[in-house]
Amino acid sequence: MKFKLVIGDKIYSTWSLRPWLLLKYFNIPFAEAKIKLRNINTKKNILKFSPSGKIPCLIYGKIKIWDSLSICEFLAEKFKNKNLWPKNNIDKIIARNISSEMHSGFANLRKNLSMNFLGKNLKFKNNKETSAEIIRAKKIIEDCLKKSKGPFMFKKFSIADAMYAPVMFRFKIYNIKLSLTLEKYLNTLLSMKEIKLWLLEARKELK
Ligand SMILES: N[C@@H](CCC(=O)N[C@@H](CS)C(=O)NCC(=O)O)C(=O)O
Repeated sequence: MKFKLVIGDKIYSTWSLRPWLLLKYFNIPFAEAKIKLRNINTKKNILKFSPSGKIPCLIYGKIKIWDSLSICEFLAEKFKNKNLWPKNNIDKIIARNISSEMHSGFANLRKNLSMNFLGKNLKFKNNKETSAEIIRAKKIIEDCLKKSKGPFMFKKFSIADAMYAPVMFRFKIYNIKLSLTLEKYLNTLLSMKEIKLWLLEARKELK
């Protein structure tokens, strides 16, 4: 049985990038269905696949998983030998913890630094809450990288990196000042062949 991943436009959809990146990185074959966001038919088209009216949604036979973190968890269970979460138990607890924090939090950062993967030098309206969330996200990533010594948050690429890659790209397009450790991590992400492919396909959406 093959997986089908329903996603949004690659230019905008940070939630879609998470499971897409995970599937690609771990060489799990899947078919992709893309739905145009910000369109009058968007909701109707998403609802054909996803009961929540949101994407991403992973379809596997009769099973539907309509939340990015749930998709990651499902894949981690299904492919236990691939270690989608870090292998070490303590690292796994921390990785789950920070992935949940990213998933359920950072609302101001998401709202005020809206995403366009192809954006450059974008400006945002800063406020106390957004600034605190930027500091928090940076600290989480930096603490992990200092402990693991890189190149990824838990040395090897894991769900945690898939969850935090979008925020790193937000930092990039809004020119947020980064430490050397974070700069290096951003370059690691940008040099991944999967990310290069995502950006290439995002560019094609403009045509
Ligand atoms: N909790 C969800 C959030 C997904 C989400 O907000 N997706 C946005 C796209 S990036 C969406 O489907 N927007 C379309 C709409 O609301 O009409 C997840 O993690 O998958």
